[in-house]
Amino acid sequence: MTRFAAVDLGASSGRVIVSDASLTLTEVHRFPNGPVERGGSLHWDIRGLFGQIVDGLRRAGPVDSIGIDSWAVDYGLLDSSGDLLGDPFHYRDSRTDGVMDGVPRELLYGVSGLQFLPFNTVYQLLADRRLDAASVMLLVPDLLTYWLTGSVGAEVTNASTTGLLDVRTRTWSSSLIAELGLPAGIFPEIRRPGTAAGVVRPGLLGWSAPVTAVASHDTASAVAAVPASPGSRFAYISCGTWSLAGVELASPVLSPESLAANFTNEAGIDGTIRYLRNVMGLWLLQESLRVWGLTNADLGDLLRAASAEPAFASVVDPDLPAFLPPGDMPARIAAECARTGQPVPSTPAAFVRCILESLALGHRAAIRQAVELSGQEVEVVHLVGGGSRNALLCQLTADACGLPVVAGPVEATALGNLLVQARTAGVVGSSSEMRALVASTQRLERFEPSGSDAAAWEEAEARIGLLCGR
Ligand code: ADP
Ligand code: LRH
Repeated sequence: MTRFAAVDLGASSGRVIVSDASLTLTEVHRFPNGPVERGGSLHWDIRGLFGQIVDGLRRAGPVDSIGIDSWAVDYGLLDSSGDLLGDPFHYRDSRTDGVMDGVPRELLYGVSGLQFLPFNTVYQLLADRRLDAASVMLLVPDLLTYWLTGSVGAEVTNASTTGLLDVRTRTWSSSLIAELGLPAGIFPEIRRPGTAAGVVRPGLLGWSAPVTAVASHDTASAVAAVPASPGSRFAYISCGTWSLAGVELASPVLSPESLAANFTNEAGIDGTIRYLRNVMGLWLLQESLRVWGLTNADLGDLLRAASAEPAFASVVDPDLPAFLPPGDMPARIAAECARTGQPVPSTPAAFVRCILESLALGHRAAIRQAVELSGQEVEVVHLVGGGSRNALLCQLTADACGLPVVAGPVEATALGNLLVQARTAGVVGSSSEMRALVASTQRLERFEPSGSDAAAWEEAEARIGLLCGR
């Protein structure tokens, strides 16, 4: 029987998941992930992560193909001997503070169509002091592929998050790279999902297998596995550490209005465009749990308590730059509530209610603006990823958007990764067959808008100025 392995690294955890062609998933390994502080900067423990991947693949045993995806934008630099020049920086590191303001937005947006986030690869490279010694820049999944196989390339969906890819041609923009004074020679050849990315080095696992280029940007894989029915007019929210909320398009929207609303045009599989905006996501909850000494295992009780809290006591703009770095999240939320003259939450349950209502408002604003700017109507929202386990967030999102929310699958990213491998092997057909297979095999839950007070959502939105403040 054909078996595939997905290596899926999220910002909060990594996993190795094995599947057969019928999408029966077996999670063979899961391990925690997060920022590590080294020498006063935030990094990823990339060697530790690679060790976990090797461990997971050994547990998986021989498979017919392996695919790797991870969070976007971060990279390692190789020197001329192929050695890594220091651990990759974490995108929440402060070294890029202010860099974004030094580059005219119109120059970038007209080429890449990428939203403006302070940690986009382009800004990280402009702040990087190691470029003189660098021969190759590899985004995280490409670096791990290199370590597994010895083969070098730049997978296109993730390359589209650098800010240096031409969104129309899906090739590196040599004019932008030259204009910004970046070394053109460090950008490897582009790889497309569904092409070969090398073969596992002999001796590493005790067996070998081809590595297939999948949609190596985790969000691209997640959207490929959204269980939308053919022809349905859907929005998606890939909801984990971040909420990535928007629509799928056939071509980019590069209008001045789109730039002003900070919408991104990232490359999806089969030439699709992910037209979306980043919402700060469950990071707000993750960092709060950390401060309270709690874990995801405590979420059941905490979410039950949050459901019983009064609605709209306090809400914040979830995307405030102050929430981006690691640190005391409840203190920052409390300060924002105080600053805006709202009651300061006094219990974890009240903070959680505030976080989830604020996120639901962020989802509502992103989806409404995606519809308005793209002209693509939406009748259902698919919420995938770890956040789909949070029934309160799903219900609040349905209420805020005034649309049904179909929650699940939890492991959409790994599924998208596996399905591209299955399609490459010829055991699944088109991208709509991939989606139909997800819909027929995975557990999904539907949340109808409860008809809760629409005026109350409008008042809460106005309170934080989400639509006009951006
Ligand atoms: P990432 O890929 O960014 O690491 P995930 O898609 O794995 O993120 O989602 C992680 C999030 O899922 C956690 O931060 C948490 O909020 C949510 N989650 C995990 N387990 C549960 C649970 N049992 N109940 C509710 N939410 C959960
Ligand atoms: C989600 C994600 C998102 C990026 C962020 C850095 O994991 O890939 O699409 O914006 O991480």
